[in-house]
Amino acid sequence: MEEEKYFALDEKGAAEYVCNKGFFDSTELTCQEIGDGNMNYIFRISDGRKSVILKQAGMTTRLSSGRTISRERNRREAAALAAENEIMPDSAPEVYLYDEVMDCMVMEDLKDHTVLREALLAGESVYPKLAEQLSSLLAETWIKTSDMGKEHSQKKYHVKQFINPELCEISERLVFDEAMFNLSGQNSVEPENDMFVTTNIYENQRLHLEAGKLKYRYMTLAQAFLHGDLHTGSIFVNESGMKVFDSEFAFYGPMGYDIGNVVAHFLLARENARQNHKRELMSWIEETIVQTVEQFVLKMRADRDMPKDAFENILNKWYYMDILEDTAGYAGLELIRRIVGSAKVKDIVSLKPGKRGESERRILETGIDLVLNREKFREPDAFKRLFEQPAL
Ligand code: SR1
Ligand code: MG
Repeated sequence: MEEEKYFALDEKGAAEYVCNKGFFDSTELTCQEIGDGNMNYIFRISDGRKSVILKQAGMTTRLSSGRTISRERNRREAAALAAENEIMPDSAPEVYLYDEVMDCMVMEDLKDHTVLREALLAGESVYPKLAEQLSSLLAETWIKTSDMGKEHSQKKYHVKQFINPELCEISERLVFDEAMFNLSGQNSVEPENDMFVTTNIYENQRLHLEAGKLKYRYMTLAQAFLHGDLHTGSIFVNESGMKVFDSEFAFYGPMGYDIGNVVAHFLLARENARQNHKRELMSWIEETIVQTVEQFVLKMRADRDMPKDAFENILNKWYYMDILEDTAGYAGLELIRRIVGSAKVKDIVSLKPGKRGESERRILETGIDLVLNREKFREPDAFKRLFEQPAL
């Protein structure tokens, strides 16, 4: 019998694949590649009544650098989506099938949802429950996967299951090393910011030291189960709720890394809203950031049965302060890397040239401040400080 081998699917192949796997009775299917991410191929296949999503890991990134990346990430993502649904039911799409030869999975099509980044760019701020739900997911994650709530040896097995060397290496490189040192020479900003970036980032030894400390925590602090890439492009929303997806970067790391990513990408959306004079949206984003952080702390500190051990009095009493300090630091680094690095965001690159340069500068200044002064963000109220400068 011929051994099954991986091959890259195109639209026709993806439709045939789900048909052969029994997802549809009809062979009259439409299939569209809808992915705009940096790493995978996403197909929507429909028979006109129901639809599914097929996600396949490619051999290289879709960025111009085209680096080879392990396709093993698809298996980890399938496991991570299941883990997220266990932590909080319905918080991620359901995976129907994972295929280890084709490095692909077939999952629920959340077509009644919108990607949060796109919703914010379109000026929508009609998600009143977002802070409530995001903070619940983050707090539940902390409660159920950190040493606060999970039996300690079970937690260690979970840490082992989600060791994610290849994808963590991408973040270690892009978020910390490339952003600080432009090692590959592929970083770029608008020409008017070149000098600023050289002086304030590539030659800023104080910033390098703080980024180094945060990188060390990222690599060594297996605090809680993380999504690992929790930006507004990894969150689906609709009027009734939200779901996270694209969980291939999941691993056990510092809790503030996920919260910091959320904060950073809301700040990038706020910058886009500022340049487009959407004041109401700006205020909604500001409230959402502060409420998400505040409610996370309230929920993680709520009274509950704690393991009766030496951690009982520390993990939910004062530990949140370290998490918030990390949140500020990682938010700052994420802001910097999304401006200077190769994985840029639509919120900023879609701005007209003069405005783009202006926004790049403002985001970089905020990012540097967050990294260098992160010890000033140990209480939820401190995050209001981010919005103290004149808005427009
Ligand atoms: C090579 S991947 C570039 C970026 O895309 C993903 O969404 C992650 O954020 C990663 O850093
Ligand atoms: Mg992604």
